[in-house]
Amino acid sequence: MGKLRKRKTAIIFGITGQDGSYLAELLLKKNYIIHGVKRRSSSANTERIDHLFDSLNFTSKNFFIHYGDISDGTSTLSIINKVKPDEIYNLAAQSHVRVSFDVPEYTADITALGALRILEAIRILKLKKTKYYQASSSEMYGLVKKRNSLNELTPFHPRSVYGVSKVFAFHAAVHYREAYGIFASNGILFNHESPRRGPTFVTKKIVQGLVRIKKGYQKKLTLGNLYAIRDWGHAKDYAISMWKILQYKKPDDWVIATNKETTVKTFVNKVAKKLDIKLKWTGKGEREKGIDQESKNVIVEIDKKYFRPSEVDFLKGDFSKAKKLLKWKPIYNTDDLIEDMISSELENS
Ligand code: NAP
Ligand code: F7E
Repeated sequence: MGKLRKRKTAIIFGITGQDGSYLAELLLKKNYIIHGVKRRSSSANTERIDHLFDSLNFTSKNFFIHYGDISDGTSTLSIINKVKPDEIYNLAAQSHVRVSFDVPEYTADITALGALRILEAIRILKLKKTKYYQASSSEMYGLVKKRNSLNELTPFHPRSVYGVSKVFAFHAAVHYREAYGIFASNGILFNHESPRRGPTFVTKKIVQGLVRIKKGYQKKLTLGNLYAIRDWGHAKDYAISMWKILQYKKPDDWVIATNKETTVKTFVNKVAKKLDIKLKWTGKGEREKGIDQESKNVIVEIDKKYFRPSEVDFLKGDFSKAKKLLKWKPIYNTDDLIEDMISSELENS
């Protein structure tokens, strides 16, 4: 008889978020015991994981929830000490770029120092075997010199306190790896979306807005910069990459992307087309409008409040290192992603 293998345990900070929920599903399928860390909030914040555990009684034997907050070093250390996990996924962040212009100090506290607090806990507790995953971001590239695909060697030039904070957390992971030998890896993930995406991120806002317009529940969709270019993948694919990154033989930094570029405007056009809305664009800049050719109504408008003081104009990622060494590649393309988001929205709105 072969030796019984011990079940792995993982802590997920950011369990209630888009990525936390997909990662939890994946790890449960892989027979992990999961400890999720959730913030106390006055209204429910477990909508994305309610199908995975009993959010009132917390009775599951595979999935435990701890109240905690990465702004609080004591609770962070205490949870890590209690669980002493095989793997820690730090997905917790103030993750909205536009919001980081309004709450820069808070964003730095959570998104930058939060990561440091977890790494410090691993160091202080001498958890030599615990592996750490840092949710790094393509926002770290920020202002890019050439519109080529970006890779692990491309320099960072962040354009928001969110991006600056992610650069700090990235280097903190590298530093703890080099100074203390901690298995700390960065996944530099490009934008990834899903039906579970927060409603103020542009893809979800577009899908939700156009579906509601189609159903007659909403009159207009108001957006900012239509010409930003993003590399949009599906969060389900990206959750797989996180796990693979921690299974690799050594800690390292990895770009995860689809290597395809789409403007915000093209995304709008694709969603409109799939919903059979005939959209015609007129005007320029803040006066640009999308008109429904059937009703002649203006259904897409621009409002400068959605523009950022500094924008990241172009993001496209070269994931060849992950493809070669992790055997990871995306399954969903942009059209599949849009299909998935629309069908879920049509069902639920
Ligand atoms: P998300 O949906 O905004 O989830 C963020 C998670 O962090 C939520 O569970 C949130 O809890 C939690 N959180 C926020 N502040 C916290 C605090 N002080 N203490 C503990 N938890 C806290 O983000 P996501 O899209 O899943 O992204 C996951 C991670 O990847 C984030 O770090 C994000 O910055 C990074 N990232 C995302 C993308 C992307 O395109 N999605 C790309 C690159 C990197 P509540 O539910 O209570 O708010
Ligand atoms: O914006 C433009 C906006 O907020 C995408 C986060 O997950 O990915 C995400 O950050 C683009 C930007 O995502 C609206 O100006 C136009 O150019 O959906 P977003 P993001 O800023 O790229 C990175 C990789 C992360 O790490 C972050 O955590 O769309 N845009 N009009 C708009 N954006 C929003 N939100 N709302 C608009 O109305």
